[in-house]
Amino acid sequence: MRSYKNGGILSRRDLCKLGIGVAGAAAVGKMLATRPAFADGLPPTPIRFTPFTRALPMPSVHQPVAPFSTDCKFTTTATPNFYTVHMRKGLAEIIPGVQTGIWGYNGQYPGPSFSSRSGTPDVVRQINELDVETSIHFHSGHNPSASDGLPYADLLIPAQVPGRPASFRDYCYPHQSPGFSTGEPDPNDNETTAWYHDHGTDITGLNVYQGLAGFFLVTDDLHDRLIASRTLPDPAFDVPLVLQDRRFNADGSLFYNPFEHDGFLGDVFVANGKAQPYFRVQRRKYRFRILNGANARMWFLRLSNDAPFLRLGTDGWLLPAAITQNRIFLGMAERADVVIDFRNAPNTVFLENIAVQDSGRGPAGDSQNPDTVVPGTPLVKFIVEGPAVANDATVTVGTLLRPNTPIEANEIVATRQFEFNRSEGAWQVNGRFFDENRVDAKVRKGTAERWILKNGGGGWWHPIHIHLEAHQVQRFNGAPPAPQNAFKKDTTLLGPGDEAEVFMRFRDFGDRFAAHCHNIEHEDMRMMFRFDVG
Ligand SMILES: [Cu+2]
Repeated sequence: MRSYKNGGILSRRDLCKLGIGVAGAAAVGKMLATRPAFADGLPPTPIRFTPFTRALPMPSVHQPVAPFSTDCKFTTTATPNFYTVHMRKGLAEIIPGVQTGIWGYNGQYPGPSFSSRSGTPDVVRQINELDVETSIHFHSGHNPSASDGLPYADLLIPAQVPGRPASFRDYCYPHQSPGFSTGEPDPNDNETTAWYHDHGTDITGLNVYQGLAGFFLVTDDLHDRLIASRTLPDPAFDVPLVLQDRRFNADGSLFYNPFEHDGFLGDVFVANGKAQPYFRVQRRKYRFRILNGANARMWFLRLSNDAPFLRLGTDGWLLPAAITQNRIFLGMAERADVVIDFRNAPNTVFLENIAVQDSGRGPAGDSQNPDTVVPGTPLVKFIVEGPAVANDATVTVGTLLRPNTPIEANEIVATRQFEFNRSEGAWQVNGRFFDENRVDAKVRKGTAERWILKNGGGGWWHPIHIHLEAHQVQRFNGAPPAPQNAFKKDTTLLGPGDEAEVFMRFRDFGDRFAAHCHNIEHEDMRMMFRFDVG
């Protein structure tokens, strides 16, 4: 069992001993802005700021536009919604009082959220006004290869050439339940908390870091019923929350080192585009769709009052029933759909990160062990106000959410193993660097396979993301997976030496897809493989 090392940050317990306490959080934040040097030897952010002086912003919501002429074709007769998105440069106040140049969907960081509906297709015209190539991946989506947002040369949106019109690509999202093409649509596989982000070839790390990421929230009849019955909180109390880290130059611009192939870390912790914001809440249950949107940082989350999280979902999907977790570990790209109950909370509660990580290798110590005593860094300050509300949402431990249709062992037609390892300062799968023209696995459409995902070692962490469909974790290091990981995942985190056995179906769509490490610098440095469905 690995154990946490104190990374040099004072723990909440240490602060209490010093009489500062969690409420003296300005001091904590001042320390944060002068965090210990990184293992990469490059300077930390030189800007100091007082945390919890800016409110947590809500991402805006994309609004449909009038239908336009498109090559998108759908097999459903439902009328699509049309959107246009301009990828362009913008300014954001990430650190209080500091203007930072970003690249954003519609110039916004984080990008606006899509609010979509199962059964209603979306046509999204992505117009690239940036001077880099882009590709927009719908993460947790079940989409045709040409609209999945893959890093293949013919699928990229070219950079804008000055004086010329910007290039665009229409992404066609059918939003049909997996299995629809064979007359067996399974609404239990409908995604709920998805996101979209850049997937440009070899440049995803920079593009996402500059701001190209946002939520894709999808509803369906079952989700509506959970809200109408007051089981889940009303949408007014449903908060998308993307956690990221960024590093800054003295002039407020983002600092990124493209030669950092181990995984680039920031020292300013950012929630919905704001460094350490506050959020005013009523004494009631709030739902948070927590997304780890960092390039290479993993978060180990707890609440400062030690209240549990009520876990509703993992990655894109609701769990069969709500469970409690005192702490939540999130690898890059993973999501936790949770309820935090503030009814009996003190007036101030912090969402804290207790992982210590100073390099792209991964967090120090045993981040999966909730009993380990570790330092805490506040990410969001909740200011809790008013009396406990009556008639709050009823969701509690064991509340039924979305039934699960398991992938059965008798569906499996093939077993493949993928080992993720380091080589020559870059990253390989099964001893090979990614080549978009090489098919590393050819699977038969309409079948299911068993994939063994194996961490090749060296102390590195790799969150493995598989496109196209959810996968079902059967065994993790030979044992049943943790309950929150036992149903549907699209990203499975492999710590040093870990091995996961997953089942996955390949339905509805043929052609090229991809699987890769979601430490984005590992991904850009070739830890990816192509699989074709035929
Ligand atoms: Cu990796």
